Formats: sequence, structure tokens, C-alpha cells
Amino acid sequence: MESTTKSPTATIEIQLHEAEELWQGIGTLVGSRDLETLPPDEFVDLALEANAFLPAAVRRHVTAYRRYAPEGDVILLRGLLPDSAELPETAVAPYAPPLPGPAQRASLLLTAVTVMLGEPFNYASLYKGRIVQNMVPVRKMEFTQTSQSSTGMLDWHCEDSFREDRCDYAGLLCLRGDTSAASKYARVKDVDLPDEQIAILRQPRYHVRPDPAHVLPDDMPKRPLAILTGSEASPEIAYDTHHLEVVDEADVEAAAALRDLGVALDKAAISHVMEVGDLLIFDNKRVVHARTPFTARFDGKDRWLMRTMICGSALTFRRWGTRIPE
Ligand SMILES: O=C(O)CCC(=O)C(=O)O
Ligand SMILES: [Fe+2]
Repeated sequence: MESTTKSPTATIEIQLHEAEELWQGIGTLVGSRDLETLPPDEFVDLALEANAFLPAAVRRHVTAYRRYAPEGDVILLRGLLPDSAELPETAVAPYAPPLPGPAQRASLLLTAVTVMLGEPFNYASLYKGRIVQNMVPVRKMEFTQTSQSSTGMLDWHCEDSFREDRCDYAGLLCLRGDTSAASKYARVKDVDLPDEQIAILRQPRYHVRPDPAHVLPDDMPKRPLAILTGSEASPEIAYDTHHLEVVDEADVEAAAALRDLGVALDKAAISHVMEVGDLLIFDNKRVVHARTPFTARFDGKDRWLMRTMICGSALTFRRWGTRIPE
């Protein structure tokens, strides 16, 4: 996969003293509480309170991103965690509950920022329905196409393309980096393909299989879909390198368009190696993402991101009637 050194579209640097104040503020808000005792709705309510501690510039930028995405479909906030945050050993599973203390504070901080974009949620079938999940390497999963991989490349995908109600945004907060693991993303608006191929990708000539990170019945139907949708000015994409196929095996045109889209995504790729305190937020309907290989040591110091997914529509969220839809 072609790699570039282009930096993310919009980067907001948090000052050292701001990160320190934010961390202390969240610490005071949490007090001696174990956040694991809170039901998911109350956890998010508390994150909304924690939002008040964010530096004004962060709130301004995230609000501008939600409303107009003026600088693109991805934003990167840097320096959110202060040096004084004494993070514990890397979590051992995506669904491992964070321990009281710094790990719980970090999960609240991630939610405090991303709640500005809508409602944090998760599916009951994914990582035990936890609202904040750990993106960590897991033994024996080194080559899977899930966040638990490490030695193997995690190829281009959107979160949960197999679900019509996939998230509008995802946020990834880095608690521990790995210099080999680059987070990659490509914006669909940067995809350069002939009009005829774009037209094919806009037709429902594809279907997508469920993501293996989900615990689901084996006989789940494939979801038929057009890969590209939306207006020409602001196109949307559903993509998954390994789980997307043409509906009709004989449809060589559709297969060729899909193949060429993969090449075009490689050309549009932007890479960023996540460092501690980085929070990358992307529009899951307009951005495809990936992660390069790295070596897991399983020594408590492996790469560790926390992720949450956001439903950007209050109406959709109300229709679900739950933060953890089936
Ligand atoms: O680890 C990363 O940088 C991204 C992880 C990811 O894309 C996923 O878990 O779906
Ligand atoms: Fe992902």
C-alpha cells in the first residue's frame, strides 16, 4: 500500500498547561467514583459535564468540524493527555473495563470531546457493547482484520459498513503509541477515478458481509449496497477491503471499479503515527481508514487506543431508543 507523509488536514495543539488543567478538572469531577458502576447513559451524561473543562479552542474547532468540516473530514487534536497522567498497563482486550483512575479518566475525556458530535454508542454484538473500547493487540489475533491485529496490516475499511446504521464519526484517543503503527485514512473526496467508474460504484452492484469483530449468527444476510452515495460535492462511502464483493460474480465491470477504487484509496492515503494524547476523529461516511503492521510484545506496553463511535443524528438516536442497539 502506497504511503505518504502528508499530515492530517486540521491539527489542533493543546497547550501543556491546558492539558494539565483538563486532566485535573476531570479528576475532580470523577472523584473517587468507579465509572464502571455507571450505566452507559449516566457515563455519557458525566462526559457532557466534563466537556466544560475542555479548552475553548478545542470546543470551537470540534463545533466547526461538526457544522461545516471546513478543513476536511478528519481532525486531529494533539496533546490532550498531560505527562502527569500515569496510565496503567495496556488493556488486554477490546472489552476490558478500564481500571478506576487514569484509564477511566481517559475514557471520559475521549467521550467528553466526541459527545460534541452526537451520541456515543455501540452495538450489543461488538466488544460486549462497551461505549469506549480498547484498540489493542490481542494474542493469536495478530493477522485478523479487526482492531486486535498487529503483525498483519488492518486494511481499508469504514467502521461497520455492513450496518445501515453505522456510526457517523469515530474518535480514537491514543494512550500509548507504537512508532511502526501508522493510522491511515483516505477521504472519498480525494479519490480520483473516471466518471464511468464513479457511476458504477454508485449502483447497488455490491454486498458486504458482517465484520468478524461482531458476535453474530453465522447466517447473517449480506447487505446489498452502492459503495458511493450522496451528492457529488460531498460524496459518502461504505467500504471494506475484505468483506465487500460484487453481487454477481460475472459483473466484471463492477469488480474492476472496486479494484480501481482500492488503488485510488492508496493514492489518496494520509498517514499519521498516533502518539500519546492524540485524538483522531474521522467522518465514517466520508473517510476510509486502515492501520499498518506493528509488533506486539504483550508486555503491558503495547500500543493502546481508546475508541468511541458517534451517532450524529439526535433523531436517529431517539428512534433506536437505546445506546446499545442490537
Ligand atoms: O488502530 C487503529 O489505528 C485503527 C483501528 C481500527 O480501525 C479499528 O479497530 O477498526
Ligand atoms: Fe476501524
